Amino acid sequence: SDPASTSGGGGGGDDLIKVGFSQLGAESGWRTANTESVKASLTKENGIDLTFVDAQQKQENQIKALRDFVDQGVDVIAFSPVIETGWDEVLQDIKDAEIPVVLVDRTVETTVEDPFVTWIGADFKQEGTTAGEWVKENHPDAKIFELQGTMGSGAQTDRQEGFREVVGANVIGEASGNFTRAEGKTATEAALAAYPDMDLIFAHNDDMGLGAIEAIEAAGKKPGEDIKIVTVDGVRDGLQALVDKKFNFVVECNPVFGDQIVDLIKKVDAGETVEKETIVVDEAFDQTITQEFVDARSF
Ligand code: GYE
Repeated sequence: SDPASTSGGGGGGDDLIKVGFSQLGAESGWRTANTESVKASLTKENGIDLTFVDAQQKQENQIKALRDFVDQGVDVIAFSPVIETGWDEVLQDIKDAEIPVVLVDRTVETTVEDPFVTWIGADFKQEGTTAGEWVKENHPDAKIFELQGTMGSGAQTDRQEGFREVVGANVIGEASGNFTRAEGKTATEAALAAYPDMDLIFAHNDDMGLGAIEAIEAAGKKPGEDIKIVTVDGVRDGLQALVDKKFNFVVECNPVFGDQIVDLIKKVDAGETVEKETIVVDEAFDQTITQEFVDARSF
């Protein structure tokens, strides 16, 4: 055997693993940080020849990118599905082409058997539960408006489920803000008119919560006091709002796991067995965090 021939060594392009990565969009601070982490880790130095395509939150774009990856004959496909359903055909095509799939961040619901080799992401349901438990403990009588993420995405359905198992009876209204700041703002404007007695917003991500702050302030109310805000993600802007006492509680969802994705891709490409699931570990923060902590935040 010749050990030199199997080590990547950073030399000839032929040793690189060709990876097609379909990112769902650039809708949030979380997504931007996740994309940066992916691009910083899936590099030639790390043995990867990356083709990265942003679907701008449109499933049809994402399906097209996946088909292109099949046509290009990549070694591994990695993708973060914008919603859970609608992937049956393309996943079957990928399977027929015998290209292994590493599922990143969000989840799929499909009739295709064994549609992916491995999935890495956060426990969205637990994030919703953690948010709900904080509300139950600190504001048991809250009248809650739930600002939902992209409807039908794993992050939306599971956060809702976990949250409502704890404080579902207190939810008086809901609308989707599609995980963006702009839509979070307009959804909150409508909610302020429709539910004048709401006094707590559970936003499925920081960006929508930041949009809610703008709407609440424009209506002459104080975010964090008149209307409490609980969010998920914990990107720097979100934690800044927590230090500024405009957010009340933030459940972390850590987007920086590019290195773990590289490890999985290498093992999958080499045909090694990998865990079916890798859960990225999260924390949660309240208003006692410091400005220094926020300033040192890497995402
Ligand atoms: O929480 C949100 C992003 O799927 C975990 O997507 C991700 C979510 C994240 O738009 O900010």
